[in-house]
Amino acid sequence: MMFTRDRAIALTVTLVGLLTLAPTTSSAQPDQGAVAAAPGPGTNYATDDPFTAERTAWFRDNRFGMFIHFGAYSNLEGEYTRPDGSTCQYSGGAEWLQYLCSIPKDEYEKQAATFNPKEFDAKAIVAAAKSAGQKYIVITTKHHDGYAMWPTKQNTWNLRDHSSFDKNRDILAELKQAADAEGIKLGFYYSIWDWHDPNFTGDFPQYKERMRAQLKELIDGYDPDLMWFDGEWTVASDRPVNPWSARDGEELESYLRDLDPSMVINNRVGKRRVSDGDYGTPEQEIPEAPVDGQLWESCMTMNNTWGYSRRDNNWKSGAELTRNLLNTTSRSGNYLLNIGPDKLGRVPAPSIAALKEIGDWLDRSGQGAAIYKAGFPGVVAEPDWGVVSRSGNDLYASVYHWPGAGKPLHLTTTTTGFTVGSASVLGSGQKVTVTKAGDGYDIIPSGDDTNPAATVIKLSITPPAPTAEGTGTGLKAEIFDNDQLSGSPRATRTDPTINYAWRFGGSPAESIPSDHFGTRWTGTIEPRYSEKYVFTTVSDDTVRVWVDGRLIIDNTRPHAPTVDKGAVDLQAGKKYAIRVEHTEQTGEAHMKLLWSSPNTPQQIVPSSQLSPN
Ligand code: H79
Repeated sequence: MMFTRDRAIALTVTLVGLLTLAPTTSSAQPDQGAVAAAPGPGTNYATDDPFTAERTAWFRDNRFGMFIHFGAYSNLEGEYTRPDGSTCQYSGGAEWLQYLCSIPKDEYEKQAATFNPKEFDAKAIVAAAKSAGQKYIVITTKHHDGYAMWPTKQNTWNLRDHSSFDKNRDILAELKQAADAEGIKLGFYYSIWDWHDPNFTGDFPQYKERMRAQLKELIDGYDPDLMWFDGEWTVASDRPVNPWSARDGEELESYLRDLDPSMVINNRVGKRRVSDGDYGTPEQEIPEAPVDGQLWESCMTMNNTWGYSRRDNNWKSGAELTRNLLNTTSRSGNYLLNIGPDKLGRVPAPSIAALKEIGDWLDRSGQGAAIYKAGFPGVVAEPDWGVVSRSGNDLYASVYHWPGAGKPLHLTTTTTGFTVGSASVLGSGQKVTVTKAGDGYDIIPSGDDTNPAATVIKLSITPPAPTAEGTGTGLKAEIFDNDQLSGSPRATRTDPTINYAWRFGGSPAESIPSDHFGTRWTGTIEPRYSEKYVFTTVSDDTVRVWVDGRLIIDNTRPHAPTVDKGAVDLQAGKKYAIRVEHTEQTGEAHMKLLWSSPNTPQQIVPSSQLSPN
């Protein structure tokens, strides 16, 4: 058992934490974060499938969140005046100003002492998020400068003890209360890289202990729905160099899930790999296609900076931001869009205006249906005139480049197994003609576009009926205590799914040491649609997959966590032989098996469709 804490107890602690509205400063003893018991052989760190778990449903469905970068750097607003009167300015990366301007520690501390964000208005920020249609908020609780935005008991480098701010206020408690009141989820950004804590370069184990203690304060005190780590990288030229390791990530993720199994956690909790945390974190970019093996969320700024900069006026238009949201959704990703309040805590007016513009678009004519609970369409390829998202049996074609009168919008299909029924333009009564053409369909609207950001054409489709859900129980697993799958298996059992993260310390069974093991899974797999299935593995160290006797994934060169894919055409309701082989030599071990098809969103292959024979 990985999760020892009873959920009921966790909830009680949370309620008590809320009633007292955050930790007080009077406590004499620092709250030492206990180190979770080291998991050993038999431990599987993967406890659910984030693609389908109830735990992550809000994150997958909501699609759109607000990032808030707010910290001691906000007080500088992108401009540092040195003691000699000279200045150092940045319009991008204002939250990095201490680093970029080489501000001495005592100077940075001195400026932070004047930080007084008295205009910070949690209700107004939540209202701004709401006006944008954002369903969750992630706020920096500690950025790379190490400054805590809540009254941590672990040091005095925080907004209560080192500022000119009202000692009775706690902006995280205020935000939590305001978010709860509006049904908005709240997540916390926390930087592992720390420019301030002397133990970061001194006694790293001691630093990690303080970090755990701070995270425990955050979780017990504010019950966050999500943890957004950052600063996990190791770059030789960084000052200071970050020693954070994959092992540290394993320990931290385990510690957090033990404290609160319901939290969604990003992949920078580890080393930003497909095997770390619940989801991937492209930054300032949007992937061109759905991401394999992990949920994902693109975080982006509205101008060039995360933390407020007085001189950054390079604002993206509301239309561009709306299209970014459509682009991420159509590839089954989330969009986390940043605001950076100024030194007083006020949100820049251009940010408020842009948020409202996106929200107005989402509100208009039901266009929000193209985003919420929507994702990659599967059955059609992404066109060059816009993007297409899918929600159930509705496709939403968001058109960026409206065709000339009578000209078609072509959609290429990736499967023949569906038909298009009704078609309409949201917010317009115009007739839309859909005809079979070439490798798909031509959509011909008869009127004008409805707005400059994206005009949405809704297409109701009839996908093929899937065969009934299978009655499978999983695959036969033969587990070997060597990495050659030789001799007779040490253990044989039925595994419901192949969803394993044994990492460094775990293994497939208590009798199997954490290095030099292997597993062969065999049985049958039963697809529910007749179409091309793509199998995806996340593996470390080696993997091979056969379906219907064909070797479709073959990566036997020992590797760090890696994604491999193989495709095969399958017929609904038929049972095909499947064989999966994994071996682990030393270090980390992972083995996941996912599938997707035009009508099956990416997911761990469910046990219902697997049989041990
Ligand atoms: O918190 C935000 C960034 O501060 C942080 N991650 C997001 C969410 C981040 N850390 N590293 N990076 C982003 C990439 C490094 C960018 C750099 Fe720069 C280019 C560092 C120095 C030059 C960006 C531009 C930051 C400062 C100037």
